[in-house]
Amino acid sequence: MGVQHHTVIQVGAVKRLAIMVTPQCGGEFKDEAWEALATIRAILRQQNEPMEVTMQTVFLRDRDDVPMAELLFAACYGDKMPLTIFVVQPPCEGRGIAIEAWAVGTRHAQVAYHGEHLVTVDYDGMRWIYASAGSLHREGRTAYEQSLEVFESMQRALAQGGASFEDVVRVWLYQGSITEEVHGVERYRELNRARTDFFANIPFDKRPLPSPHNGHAIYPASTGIGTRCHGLITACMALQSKRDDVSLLGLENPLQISAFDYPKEYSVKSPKFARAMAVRVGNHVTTWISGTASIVNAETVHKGDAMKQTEQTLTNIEKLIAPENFARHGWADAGATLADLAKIHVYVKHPEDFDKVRQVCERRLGRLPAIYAVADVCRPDLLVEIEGVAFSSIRQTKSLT
Ligand code: 3EB
Repeated sequence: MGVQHHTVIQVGAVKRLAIMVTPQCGGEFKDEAWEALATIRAILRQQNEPMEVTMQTVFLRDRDDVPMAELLFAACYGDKMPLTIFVVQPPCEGRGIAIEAWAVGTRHAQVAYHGEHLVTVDYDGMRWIYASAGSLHREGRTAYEQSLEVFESMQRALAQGGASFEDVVRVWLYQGSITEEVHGVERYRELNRARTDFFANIPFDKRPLPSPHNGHAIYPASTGIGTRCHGLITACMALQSKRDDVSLLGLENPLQISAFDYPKEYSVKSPKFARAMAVRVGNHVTTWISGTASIVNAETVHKGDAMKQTEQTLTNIEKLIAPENFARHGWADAGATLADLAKIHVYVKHPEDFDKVRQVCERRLGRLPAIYAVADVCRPDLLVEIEGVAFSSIRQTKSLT
């Protein structure tokens, strides 16, 4: 079996799994990939109920392995192919592949596979919509045009699933040559300009799910990071529900200026995302934490020191999900700690920093499902970026009567 870690999240009747897998045996890519896929199957079969994978992110060392990976995954999953994105970011452990997957128990949940770019999951009066889009570089097309096109294709996929962008909770953006300048403008800045223009037409200030907002639109939580492939690979997750105990909360970080308020020196049009998005279902809160880095206010801190950047990043996450921050945003009975993280994803800029970064993460977080991969973070001085998901419960106020 490959090296695997998974977290079981049981809320009500529906069981969910967060799975991280790295093959144990090195070798040819094909063998590593089969081992990783077989490990996921084994984990699913060990649960004492039928489970299916709904969404997965596949991290690959080599761009040339993408076509083979697509074939193997299609053969493995058949007509139950999860929403899958292939991201060229070398796994830090040195293997050719690592997989992050979400699975759900199908006794009480209905999973529908609508083709390559759309999967929907229905249970307990909730509908989760996973959509993706990708676009390779084309001669003569700008990063702005490419980014706009990708947001528009995600929108079409969502529409096919009966959803729209104002239902979106979480977005992932993997951009090739993210820090490259074309005609004097960085590609990531052009992505930000396109996202701003595209989001201007989405009523995020009137989200269908109830959400306290403090005078600003609640953008989805997000990750915006590099990939070593020529293109822009994206995925998003939306939620719809008519239940009156389901609501949303966009969180900003008390230690940071909101990304959408970053000064112009970082991007003419600021990055439109929330630092985290919390979804409350009854007494349970799931918090999707955006890619978080060693930024205080709007500035990078601990330049050149990967260890200190990791410490700062974890402190930023700690403060973001703390009860005080939830209270400040309007949910006085919610909040989480680093111990509530169900999984993390760590992006390391330089492979030689991996051991240092992992040491800090393991000391502060203990053992949890984690994937470390090499990626370009969008600012030259940022050495690490971490995203994750936290599960916590509402504090019950004891009645003394
Ligand atoms: C930062 O805090 C680091 O452009 O969607 C983190 C998460 C970052 C998401 C995005 C960028 C994005 O600004 C970079």
